[in-house]
Amino acid sequence: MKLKLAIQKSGRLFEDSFNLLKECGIKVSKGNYKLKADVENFPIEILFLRDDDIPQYIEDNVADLGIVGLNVFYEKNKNISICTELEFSKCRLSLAIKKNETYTGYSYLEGKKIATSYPFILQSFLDKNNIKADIHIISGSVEIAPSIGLADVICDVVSSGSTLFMNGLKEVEPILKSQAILAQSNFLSPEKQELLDKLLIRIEAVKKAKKFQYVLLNAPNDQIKNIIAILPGMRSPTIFPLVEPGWSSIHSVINEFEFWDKIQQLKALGAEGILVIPIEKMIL
Ligand code: PRT
Ligand code: ZN
Repeated sequence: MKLKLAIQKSGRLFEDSFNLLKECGIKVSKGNYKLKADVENFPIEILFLRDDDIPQYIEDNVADLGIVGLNVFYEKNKNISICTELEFSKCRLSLAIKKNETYTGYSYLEGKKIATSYPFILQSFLDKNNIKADIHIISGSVEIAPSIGLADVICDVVSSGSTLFMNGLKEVEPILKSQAILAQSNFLSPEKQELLDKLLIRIEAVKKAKKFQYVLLNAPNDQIKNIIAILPGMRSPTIFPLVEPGWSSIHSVINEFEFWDKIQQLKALGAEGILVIPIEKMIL
């Protein structure tokens, strides 16, 4: 028996999805994938599909799992579940208007024409906030709708904001924060669930590793206490004596968000020869 995992065939999600599998030790032989690919070292089959089709395939049990953006997951509104967030392809679904307009909050949207490829999410947002507006569904190039007079407002995916800027628009209301997720069927057999649990251990280890770095440094012995207070490590740091008397080598892990702060503090305490190395996998 094999798990069937659907990933995007090409597009923004493909590379990160493919790399995640690689980092999980799942070798998909490149080159021979057309619609599906077998994997030699894990009981999983990879299906390559358009991202929009993935939720339906999971609901129909053609695939057990799939990697899609939360925006697509919510828009398709299928009977499937979020298994875990994957922390790549971060973006948001936002409302945007012409940049010379003044946005007055939800009242601005009343009676407006809004162009989008996300009618379900948009309608839910409008309903939740008691706004009556007119949705125009278009499947691509939503950002040009205001300049050609098709709509007053757009609801589209934004990441850097440069597409909006280049089209004379400004973002006024983020309505959904998105990232890639692993979606799963609600009807996995116990055997498939067991395989998924194995896969999840790998995915969580890869996700965790991306948040930490391995740090090695040399420290004068009289500062070890102060230094390990800053670098608590997983259980505790490892300390080796250096050949030079009075000095030790300290090994630990450091959180990427605290990295620059901590490096400054470590230097101030007399740490030298600080090496910071990416971690490939981290299993606690
Ligand atoms: O062919 P297929 O249907 O499989 O792919 P697609 O063209 O529908 O999707 P694709 O590959 O463009 O995006 C896949 C997923 O990536 C989306 O569903 C989002 O979850 C996520 N993602 C992340 C993005 C962006 N960032 C993004 N910037 N999806 C689209 N964009 C587009 C956006 O539509 C707009 O046109 O990029 C433009 C805005 O980007 P900025 O950086 O200028 O703001
Ligand atoms: Zn798509």
